[in-house]
Amino acid sequence: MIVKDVQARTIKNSRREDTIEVSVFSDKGKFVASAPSGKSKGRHEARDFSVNGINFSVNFVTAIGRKIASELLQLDDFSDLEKIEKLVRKIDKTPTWSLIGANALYALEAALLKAIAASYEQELWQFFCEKPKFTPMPLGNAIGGGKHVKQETKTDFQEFLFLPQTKNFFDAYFMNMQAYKIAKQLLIGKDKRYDGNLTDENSFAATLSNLEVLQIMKETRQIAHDKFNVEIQIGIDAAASSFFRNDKYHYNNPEKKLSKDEQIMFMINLINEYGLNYVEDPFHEDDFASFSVLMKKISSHNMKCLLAADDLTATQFKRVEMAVKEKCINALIVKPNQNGSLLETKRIVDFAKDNNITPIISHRSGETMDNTIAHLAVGWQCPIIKAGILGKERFAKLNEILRIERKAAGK
Ligand code: 2PG
Ligand code: MG
Repeated sequence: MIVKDVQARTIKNSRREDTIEVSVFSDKGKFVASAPSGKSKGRHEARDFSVNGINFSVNFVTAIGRKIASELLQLDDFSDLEKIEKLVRKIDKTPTWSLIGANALYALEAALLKAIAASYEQELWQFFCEKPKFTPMPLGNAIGGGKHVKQETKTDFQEFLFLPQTKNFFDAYFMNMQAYKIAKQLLIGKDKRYDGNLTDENSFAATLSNLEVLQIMKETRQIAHDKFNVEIQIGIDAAASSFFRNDKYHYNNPEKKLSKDEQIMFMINLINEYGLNYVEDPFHEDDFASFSVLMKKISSHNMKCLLAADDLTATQFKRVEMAVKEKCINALIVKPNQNGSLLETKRIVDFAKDNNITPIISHRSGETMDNTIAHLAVGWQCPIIKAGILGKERFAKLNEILRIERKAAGK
């Protein structure tokens, strides 16, 4: 495929912050991708935009685009993204794309990949995997707090999540909606101060404590099971770095301070008491040791629980390698915009699978209408996609998987 033109511009994400949209023009048409941004950012993730600001990123992408088009660069394979990264590297010599910005590189590569796939009359997911063995299961948050909520009284954990266990995505999507509705009713009954506020990801911004919300999650699981005869797993993203300082976890609601060892015990108790099947970032983003201790406990006691790293690994290959070496995790959050390079992001997914770690492709709290992660989750055969439950930016991904599931089944 030969690129005719590349255009980059600034658009708004779901938090009304500036982000980048890239359009690639080929003889098959126009292919667009845009990048999301996080609020609870990992210290080790690549910067969204250039150290010189978003306009610099936009101009950089436009200039690279001009070069791609004028040099008639031949782009036919996934590995041809190397040609793009080499071009960028000539100017941006920083290890994590600080000059172009990870978001800018990600959006450029995603738009180019869509165009390459189209040159074979394929969609992006098909380009990677023509006959998917499965569609990913949706992991979505119904209640949230932490950095995703502005109000003062909120849960310290960032997300309370559902993960339905169904045969296909269609049923799982439906179950998450039902669970969301049940959780809402329970929340309204119990949280007398709840005023309808939603988090950045459109989950309910409860004013309750972590434990009170976990009780709601547990009850929701039971009610959904009784009504639909379907198992819905429950979990949390503690995003623990956001309340860790001076060697302690500082909880606000209710107020308490936990040492590292106490935090490990607390997590083990939560997993047991509430039957959690998913725990993300229970510890500070540099605390590989605590992750290892909890992982050991999970394995030795055969606990059916995914222990996922997000801020710990920040979609950086070297950090994922460390997590594997230290036996820290059995699941991994993969956010392509945290890295910028789709080549390295794919390498991370493959490396995770080779090491029996479940890769979970994930959205960000500040999202766009872009559906690329839905295609990557199916195409790269990731068992889980974390993309919220409600809201137009979340539907853009979830509905896309629904459509892909039907298409892959020949319907
Ligand atoms: C997370 C994400 C997405 P953010 O921590 O997992 O839910 O949040 O995009 O704010 O980093
Ligand atoms: Mg997270």
